Amino acid sequence: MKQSFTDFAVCGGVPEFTAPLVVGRPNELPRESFLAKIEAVLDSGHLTNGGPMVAEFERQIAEWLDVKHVVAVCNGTAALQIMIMACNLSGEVIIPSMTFIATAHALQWIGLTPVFADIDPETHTLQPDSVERCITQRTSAILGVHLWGNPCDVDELSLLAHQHDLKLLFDASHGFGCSYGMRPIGSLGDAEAFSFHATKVMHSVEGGAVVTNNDTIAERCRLMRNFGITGLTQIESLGINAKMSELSAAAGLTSLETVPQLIRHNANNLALYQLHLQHINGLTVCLPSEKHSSNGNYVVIRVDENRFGLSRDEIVLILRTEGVFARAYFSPGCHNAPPYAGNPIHTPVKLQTTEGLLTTIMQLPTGGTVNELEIKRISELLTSIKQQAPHLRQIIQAPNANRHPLDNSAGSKTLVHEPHSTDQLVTRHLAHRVLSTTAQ
Ligand code: T4K
Repeated sequence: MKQSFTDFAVCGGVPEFTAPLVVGRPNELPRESFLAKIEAVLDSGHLTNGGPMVAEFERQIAEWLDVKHVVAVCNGTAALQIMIMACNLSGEVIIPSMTFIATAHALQWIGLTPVFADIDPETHTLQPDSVERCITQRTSAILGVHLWGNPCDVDELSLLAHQHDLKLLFDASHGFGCSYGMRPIGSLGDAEAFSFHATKVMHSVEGGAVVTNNDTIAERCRLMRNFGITGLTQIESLGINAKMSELSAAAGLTSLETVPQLIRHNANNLALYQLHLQHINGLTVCLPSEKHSSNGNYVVIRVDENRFGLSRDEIVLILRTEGVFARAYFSPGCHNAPPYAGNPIHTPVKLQTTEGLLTTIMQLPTGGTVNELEIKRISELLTSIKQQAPHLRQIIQAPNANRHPLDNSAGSKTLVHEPHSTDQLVTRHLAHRVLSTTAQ
């Protein structure tokens, strides 16, 4: 526990963690099991192009998700693109802006127009009323994102899709092992796309899949991931190379073995954060709804700057200097990023909730590599940050970051609070430290 503001790394103190804790550290693959599978791949001589590991991976995922078809591909972005192409979409597709940029880019890259609708303040997923206001003659689909593993409002979105004759698709990149009521994420809408990137609860290092109960969509996806080729040489459709390799499938199969235990571990981590942080005025742990089940892969905290005394970006900066690499996902939001920023075609409605969340939520480390003691220490650190908030704000915002916060020689204008992005703040802080060290 840091007793004084001078104990903080931003003031020259010793960082709480010398080995940084990050959001997204890959969950470990049990070594023996993984190596055995690698040996099997090497012995088979079948490294890619529809080998037995990928087939087994697809079979096991289908069983997990209770879905008819699983088409494994090389990453989540490819899964999104192949799913979209297989559904013959055109014109505009409605998505949230609060998502990883890949959701929007996957559409834009293949000539479709992402249109951003607002989200629900509790679940951070598409808000059906806002979606309805975005629907035009050009709309061909709704692409919801089960953000942080929170399922979208599938019933309401299905109704909208049905009424307007739209496809309903989901970016399920965060959703492996989660459910919508009793139905696993993966079995919803016309089709869903998963990412099995190394940062996900279940991963194949890089990888993804389109999952669907629709035979036609599945068949098109299978063709498209392999250049549109059937048999040895027959070309049936447009396609690309989006195949998953046998080594990725070996990693995925190994990772699958760990999922039940990881979900329990993440649930425990989330409960510990909730226990330790609930008394800190200005911080709220965003808990998943009890109606659904979650994989707990993201610990999302909402910051109330007025009550806490520091903004989200200031807290993230201080945490990072202490070795806790909190994230500000998905700031600045797709609609504020190129090539979408400033083009009104992408933002027909007000994104009020999205804008509010983009500047106030942060993610803290969790996953298989983060333990109980580390969560306690992160929570104590946040308690100390809250206690020393006024001093820490003065340090961060001072033109010379190494100035003692009680040194008022620069006058009160050093306390003026301007909004800064987390990265600007980190860069500014580090630059000040380098400059003042050089000057000494
Ligand atoms: N849709 C959604 C909603 C998504 O979240 C994503 C991906 C996609 C679509 C697209 O799926 P993919 O095409 O990526 O399969 C990461 C991931 O690269 C990305 O997959 C993920 N979402 C996104 C939320 O997070 P970054 O740029 O934030 O990751 P990065 O490199 O900063 O890594 C996170 C932390 O983990 C770092 O502190 C370093 C640590 N790390 C990471 C890796 C990969 C390690 O310690 N070891 C590692 O091997 O994007």
